[in-house]
Amino acid sequence: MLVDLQGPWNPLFGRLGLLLEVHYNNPVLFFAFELSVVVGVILLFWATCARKWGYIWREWLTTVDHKKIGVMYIVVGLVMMFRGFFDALMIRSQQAIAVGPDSPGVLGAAHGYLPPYHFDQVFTAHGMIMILVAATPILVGMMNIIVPLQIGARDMAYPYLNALGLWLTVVSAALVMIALFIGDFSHAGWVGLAPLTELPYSPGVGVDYWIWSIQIGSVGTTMGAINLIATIIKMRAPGMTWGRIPVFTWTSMASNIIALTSFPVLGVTLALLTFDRYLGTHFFTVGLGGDLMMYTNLFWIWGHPEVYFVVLPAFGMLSEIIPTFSEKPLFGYVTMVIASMAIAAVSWSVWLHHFFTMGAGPNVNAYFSIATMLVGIPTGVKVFNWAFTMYRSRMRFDTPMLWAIGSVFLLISGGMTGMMLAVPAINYIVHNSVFVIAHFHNMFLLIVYAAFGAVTYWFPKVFGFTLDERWGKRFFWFFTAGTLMVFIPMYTLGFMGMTRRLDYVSHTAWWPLLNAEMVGIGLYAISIACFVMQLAVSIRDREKNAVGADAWGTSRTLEWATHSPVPYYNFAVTPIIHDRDEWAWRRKHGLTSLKPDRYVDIHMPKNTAVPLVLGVLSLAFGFAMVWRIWWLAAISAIAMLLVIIYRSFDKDTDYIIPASDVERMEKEMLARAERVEGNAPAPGGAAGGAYASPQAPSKRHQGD
Ligand code: HEM
Ligand SMILES: [Cu+2]
Repeated sequence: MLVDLQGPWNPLFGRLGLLLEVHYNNPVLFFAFELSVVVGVILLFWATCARKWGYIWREWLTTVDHKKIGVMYIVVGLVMMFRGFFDALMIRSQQAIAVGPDSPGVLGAAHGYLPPYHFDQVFTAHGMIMILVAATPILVGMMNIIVPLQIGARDMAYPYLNALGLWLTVVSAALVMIALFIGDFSHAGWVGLAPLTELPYSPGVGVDYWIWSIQIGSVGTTMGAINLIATIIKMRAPGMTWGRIPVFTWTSMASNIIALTSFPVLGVTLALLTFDRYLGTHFFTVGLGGDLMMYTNLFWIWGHPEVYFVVLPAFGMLSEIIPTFSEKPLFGYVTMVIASMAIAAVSWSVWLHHFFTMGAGPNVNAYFSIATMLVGIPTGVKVFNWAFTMYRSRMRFDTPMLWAIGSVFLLISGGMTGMMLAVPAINYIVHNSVFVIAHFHNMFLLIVYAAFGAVTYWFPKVFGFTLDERWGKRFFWFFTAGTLMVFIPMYTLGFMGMTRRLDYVSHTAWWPLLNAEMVGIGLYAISIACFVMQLAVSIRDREKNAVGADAWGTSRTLEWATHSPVPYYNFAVTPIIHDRDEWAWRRKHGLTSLKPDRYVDIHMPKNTAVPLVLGVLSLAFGFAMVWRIWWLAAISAIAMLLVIIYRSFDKDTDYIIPASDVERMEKEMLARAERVEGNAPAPGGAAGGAYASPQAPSKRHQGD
């Protein structure tokens, strides 16, 4: 039995009649639409003119190569982060204009230029995009690229599933973008508070877009998690014992255990909400026996683990970057691993700190308060380990290191304010204030810093040339200035009592600080321009900046023991692992030659279009469910099932690269390596003598 809907519905087009209610005369929407269309048309035109379609189809759209899938994840994440930044720009500028009763209003807004119906969509989209289709894909992409390389695997355990995970994430992003133009998006915040998301309170399609976008994307993330865990358990090269797995891979393991156990909770929660909205059940309404706090609980049972899902890989990135640029092994490997697992374990038992004010009573609040504070212990261990790695080391301040150090600072300040929030008595005062917003942005920014550091650090591995340092440093400093200018005033405003999500600020005394935040957003905009310049300049100078296998000269882990750019089969022969820091070990023993004694056949997975097809079908399914076009939903669901069945009978999924072909390709790459030698700091040279350093005894490395 379906629910009664407000507004038009017909069997052929579902609720698309609602489009008549969209505010087309809004120049903000119009501008966004034009921009997207123009960029899209330019890209399509370029691909057609340059006859790139064959290449794009073969090398990208149908690929199962974990590195290319990772790159696509990261590109999607960066593009969506740009979209999310635009939303932030709108939130900040609205709050800088709409201050005090005398502030002007345009475009249907009483104050500023964003009327409430639009402002609410903007902050909802901002939050949902940044967390689920910007930060998460960038980190998942990074894990996809690096983990198989760090453990000496040819690919992920399930390459086909990997591609499917990517395309479902793309569908998630696509649905959010479509919501910008066809219909509208949720007004209920990224957490989708019940009962605001229930049909009577959000009668349009906005919440449905939010539901289906997250639901489809989270299926993809869960598949990715299964894949990564299986890869780490089953695909390690000989000698890669648990005690030798690089820390980034360990944190990826911890992170994906969290994902695998928490994303299903999100799926079920959204499914219950879907039943409420589509079938008229009452799981989260107060009437008829539902419970809206049940929603809040379920959401944060996923939501808090989710924040650790994204922060743990970031910790892993720091643990790789800091030793490389300190020219020293990581301090406290074992405690680092234990700390990661401890954080994963505790992450499930703190969710209620997001709503201490629910009124569960002092005992419950005390339990969750203490559990939350416990997280500080393993996190503190990590900070000390990084500090001891840097202590009395030969630090180099290449761009990845700047990002890493910035990230540690943000972790400390965000962690401190987290501790304050973990005290229920304090929380009652600042809950729902912008102090909370400043805290979690502080935390998310540490992840963004680590991710930018990681992108700069591993870029030469994937593409064979380094990113430009000069523009990279400008990017870093403008970004950091922006961070300080936006979030220090925001903490202050939180203490002054400013609540979150205001489209109109009644208190004129807050205006100066809001303007300071606006300046900060301007600095961020400049930093983005620097990033674009950095990419452009680096691509222009790619010959000059080409590097061999060991781009930084002091890296320590296995991924640096193959060519840059990494060939699609990763390693000519499966490496044998001798040490926790395998590449540093080989450098020390003069075993840096990439030429194996003899070449062997390589077994590889074949490209397939099935994941892309499933992605397109699930986009059709999601869109049809949002607009309640039942026939389209049914057809795409059945088609998906048939495609999955078809694929399961397809036995032609792999092939062998003959040893002679491997040898030919390797020869070319070795020749290239010789050509570019000298562009990177020489291993064991002035910058590379990690083991020669008197402060870095290799004692820890004996007897692993
Ligand atoms: C590790 C990275 C972290 C991330 C990404 C993160 C993210 C978030 C987010 C998104 C929220 C607010 C959600 C909302 O209400 O919309 C939040 C709130 C909160 N965080 Fe964190 N957090 C992190 C670490 C921490 C740490 C280390 C602590 C404490 C030790 C902490 C304590 C809290 C508390 C108590 C709240 C609730 C505030 C309130 O709603 O009144 N968080 N965090
Ligand atoms: Cu939390």
